[in-house]
Amino acid sequence: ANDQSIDTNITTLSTFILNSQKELGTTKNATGDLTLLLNSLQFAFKFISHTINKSELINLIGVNNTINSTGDVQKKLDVLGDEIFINAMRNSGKVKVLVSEEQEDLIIFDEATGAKYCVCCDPIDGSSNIDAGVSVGTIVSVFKIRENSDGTIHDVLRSGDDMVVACYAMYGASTHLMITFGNGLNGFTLDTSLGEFILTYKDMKLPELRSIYSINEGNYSGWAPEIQNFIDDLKKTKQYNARYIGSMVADVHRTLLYGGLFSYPADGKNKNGKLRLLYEAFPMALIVEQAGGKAVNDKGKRILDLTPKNIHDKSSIWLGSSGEVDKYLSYIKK
Ligand code: AHM
Ligand code: MG
Repeated sequence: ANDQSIDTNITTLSTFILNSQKELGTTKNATGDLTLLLNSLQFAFKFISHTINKSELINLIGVNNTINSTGDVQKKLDVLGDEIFINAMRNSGKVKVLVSEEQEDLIIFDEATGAKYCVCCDPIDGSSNIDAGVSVGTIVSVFKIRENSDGTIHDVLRSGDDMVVACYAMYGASTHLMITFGNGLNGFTLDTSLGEFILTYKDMKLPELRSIYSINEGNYSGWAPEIQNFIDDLKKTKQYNARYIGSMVADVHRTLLYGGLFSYPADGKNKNGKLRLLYEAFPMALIVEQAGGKAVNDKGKRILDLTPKNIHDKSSIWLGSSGEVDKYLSYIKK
């Protein structure tokens, strides 16, 4: 090796997916459907990542106003992200049911005959932050449709434990993709010159303890007294640092890397908090559990044991290092 040593033996997401499908034994009756679906997911992440990078500059220099003479107003990024995502899932031919934060109703792809998967997504989470250059992301959960189902709402209104894949992409200084098939968590970083996601975090585990809490304290007055007391006491120990980005992917990503506690509890205005079960709480809970952490709601119930009644149902959430979540649980005596 020379001093500019280049590792030529890298693992791309595509090879990783093929190998882990073999390991999981899903290739026994293999149709390769999940692999194809994951390929389309990868494409959507790359496309959205590219679009976000471009659009910041376009907004700043106003290219759209000067070049586009047709009078089209530039599409908002959340709308674009949603379109990119829906089209990628439709074109995969492997998705029967799709839930998007941006769509009030679920989408059934009638043309996808024999498709076996349901995908739920928040195409651009944290979009209110985007003009300030703060990281946003795409959060995704995947379910397999129930046996003998042709694809209905009941294929997604089910326990979090039924998820077969959870992942998120974070569009920051680099684009990261964290993914689990239920056998550990692995992370990839997009190499833009190769156009490939490269394995950079192998079998990731988050620290068991870390004195960081991440919560929107602006909502303090609306919290239940026991939550107010818990946060008050964390402050009194003096060792805790407060970190809150206000973009779930970025706050969870930091929690995975450094450890700590992230929460969006219920408050006076939102009796189930703000985050949605199917495409925010569920996938992040599985990701955190697969890295050795925990995820519960305000009452201390495991997030993945919950079942939504409606596709956009919300849940309060506490997730992160197991020891830090345990502190919360002991506080509410669970
Ligand atoms: P969004 O899906 O409309 O972007 O909202 C979800 C976001 C999360 O990314 C983040 O954790 C939360 O809203 C922040 O909420 P708040 O601004 O109330 O603290
Ligand atoms: Mg969101």
